[in-house]
Amino acid sequence: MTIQQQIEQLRKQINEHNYQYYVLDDPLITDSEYDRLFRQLQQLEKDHPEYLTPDSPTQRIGAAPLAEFSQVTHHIPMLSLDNAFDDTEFTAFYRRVLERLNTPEIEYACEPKLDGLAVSLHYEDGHLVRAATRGDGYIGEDITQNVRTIRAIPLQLRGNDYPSLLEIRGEVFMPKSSFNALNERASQAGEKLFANPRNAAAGSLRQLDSNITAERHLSFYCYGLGAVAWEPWPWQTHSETLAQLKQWGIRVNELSQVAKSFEECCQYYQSLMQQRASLSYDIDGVVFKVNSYALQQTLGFVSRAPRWAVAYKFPAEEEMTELLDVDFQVGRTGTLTPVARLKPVFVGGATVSNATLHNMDEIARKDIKIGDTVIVRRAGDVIPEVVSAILSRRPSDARDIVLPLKCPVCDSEVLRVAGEAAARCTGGLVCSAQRKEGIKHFAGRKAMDIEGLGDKLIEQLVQVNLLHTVADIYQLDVLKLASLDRMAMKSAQNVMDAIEKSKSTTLAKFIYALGIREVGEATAKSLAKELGSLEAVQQASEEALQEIADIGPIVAAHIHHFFQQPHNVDVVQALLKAGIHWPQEVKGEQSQSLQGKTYVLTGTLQRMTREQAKERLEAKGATVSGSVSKQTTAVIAGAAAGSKLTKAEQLGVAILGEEDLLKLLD
Ligand code: 5U1
Repeated sequence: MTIQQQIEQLRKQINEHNYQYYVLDDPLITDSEYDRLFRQLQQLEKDHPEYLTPDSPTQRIGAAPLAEFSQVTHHIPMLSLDNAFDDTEFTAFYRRVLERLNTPEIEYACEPKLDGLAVSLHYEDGHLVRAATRGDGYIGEDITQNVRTIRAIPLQLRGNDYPSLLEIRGEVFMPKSSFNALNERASQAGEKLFANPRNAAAGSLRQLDSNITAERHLSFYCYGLGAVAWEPWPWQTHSETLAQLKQWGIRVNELSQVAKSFEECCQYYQSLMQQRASLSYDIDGVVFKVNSYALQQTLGFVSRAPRWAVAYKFPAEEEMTELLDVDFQVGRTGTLTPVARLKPVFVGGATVSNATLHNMDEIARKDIKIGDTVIVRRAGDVIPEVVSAILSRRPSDARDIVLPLKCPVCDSEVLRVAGEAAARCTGGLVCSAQRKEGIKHFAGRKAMDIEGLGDKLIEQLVQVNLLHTVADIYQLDVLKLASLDRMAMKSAQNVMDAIEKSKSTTLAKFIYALGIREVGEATAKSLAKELGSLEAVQQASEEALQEIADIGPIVAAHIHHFFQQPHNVDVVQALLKAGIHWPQEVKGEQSQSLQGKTYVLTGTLQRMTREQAKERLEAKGATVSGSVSKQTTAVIAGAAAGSKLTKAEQLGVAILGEEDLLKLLD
């Protein structure tokens, strides 16, 4: 084979793998194999520059920075979309369309509404020749150099049966993982953070230096067409067009679907709202488009938006409100968390009047003061947080947020350890807040699992001095419980039964329940498995603890310190005396209970890294694979799980959450 043929073959292979990865979401090779092919091509092109072409997959970056963006006219204007903000508005849209068309039902193409930036891509004879922003819909900016760096956008179309001019329209966006990595880098460099992936995507697309855009890892989904050279266009519906564009290598959102009734549209909306938090990119609603082009034409446009489409928005996850005051909440380990007291605001589908400010470093970094107008975010099940302050609205009497010198609950000294973001109350068990939180943790589902001993009851019991330490739980009796407000004999007996039941546990759950700093469920399990007994854990030196997987010097120091404290030793003794017991752990033993099963891990797990989960599944005999197929036993999906989760749904593969994973590993 000649050098030129080798180069051409490599380009073809790389383009094919891009297609498998981005469009079909079904990579055939590992990242390292892909990189190897890529480097091979780079080397050949370096040695033989005479064969370099602008279409080569290696030629996505490297253009000289621009002085300014030039203007591009959209010959077919880039329209905007009408919004429906609630059920009533969407129903009104749906009815209007049926009435205008005088039909009982029609078909809709449904797609996620990405929170990104609309772009137009011009392909001439299959080559990407120009990319432009939407601008005002009529004139945009030429961002070709930047768009060429986006790997999800092909530089060349697949096949050869495409129109000589094909204008693709779609959304450029920043995946959540790229956004987090970008802000992590900015934070480490002491630079200003981006407020959300949309702003970050906008900032990245409008870089005059495309090398910067390339580092930002943007992505793309197509949602329609602009100008095309074929007249008439051979496909009758939007969904057929998307299927064809996919064949040409254009990335179409895998969640796109056709709905045949109002109910199906509503189901699609609800289903996407549920998946929203676990997607790997931000969406802010669903776009419904009349599927038939003929019907779209009948409906036409009103001002700059089509009558045949609507963006049915999800409840906003960010809203503005006023920061009225800041309180400090004391946690189980004494950490003082600043909590914003807000003018109540409806956000993410609920009214929010409190939101976390995380810690004093975050407050300083975000420059937030009492009296500020702030942006509050409530996304999915995540605790509402104050994202930023709107400095232009800062009142002249805005006040600094000051860390108290004394614990607001027990008046003990508050300390900030150098190098740690958190400030802590030094009161330990003297502090009723720490005691309450420690007892709540102990009784919690993942710890001793005492059903009925909930937060409110624990607060009451600490208040009336019936609980000082967790060991006191086992000194309660029905009469003491029944003496409390709103506690009937029957409920008191139920709680007593649950307390009795909790005495039979596992060593791992017991260690976790003790609430040692930085010892989560996974670490507690490793301790139990590796050391085999409570005595061994209590007596282990810091060095011995560090021998255990995932335990570093800090965690080892916390564990060692915990068991050096006489009051902790007393509590542990009292608990054992009360009759808490567990089956003997067999040190280091691992059953092969998952032999023959294949799992795929996706998204972010809270209690362990994916690597740790992989190791532990494999230790039980399971195979952990990188891609989903019909042979997959189950997909284990953490937060922000994306295409693998979707694929599992499409193939009908079982989907497990992190709780299920812990059960499998237990
Ligand atoms: N998914 C999707 N987003 N989006 C945005 N489809 C879609 N269509 C649009 C826009 C502005 O406009 C066409 C309906 C004209």
